[in-house]
Amino acid sequence: MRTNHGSVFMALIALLCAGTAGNLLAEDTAALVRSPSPPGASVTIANLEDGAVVPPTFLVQFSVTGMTIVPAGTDAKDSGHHHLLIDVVELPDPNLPLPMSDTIMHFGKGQTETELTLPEGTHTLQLVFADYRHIPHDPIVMSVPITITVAAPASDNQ
Ligand SMILES: [Cu+2]
Repeated sequence: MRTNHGSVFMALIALLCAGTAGNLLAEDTAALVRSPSPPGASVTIANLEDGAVVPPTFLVQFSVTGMTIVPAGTDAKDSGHHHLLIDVVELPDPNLPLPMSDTIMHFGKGQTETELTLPEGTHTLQLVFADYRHIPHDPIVMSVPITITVAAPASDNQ
């Protein structure tokens, strides 16, 4: 009898431990599951070409194909919002929410354009679409970075 109770007790402990480990694993996995993007989804900077020369304050327009723009926090299939990366050389980890900074701008209200003011010189611009949690989709939907040159208006040089 004593042995049997002991075995049952040990089995219960084992079950409890397995259950706890299972839950932890499930939570970790859930946090890492990225929203899928449909085939052919893409984002582009609509109004600027690679090599464009722009004044210090200029407009950047975003376009998306194959996905819907919704505000951050709204979970809907094939949707998300734009992020503009300025002079970002190394992409942030796509398995985590994109950080918010001066160089990683979130357009969580669903904006499709912004006015930028940048110092003179060359800069890179890149769009990354991300889901309601600011986590990029899988596969990631982002534009090829373009390099632009910010130049003072001609009138300033005269
Ligand atoms: Cu965001």
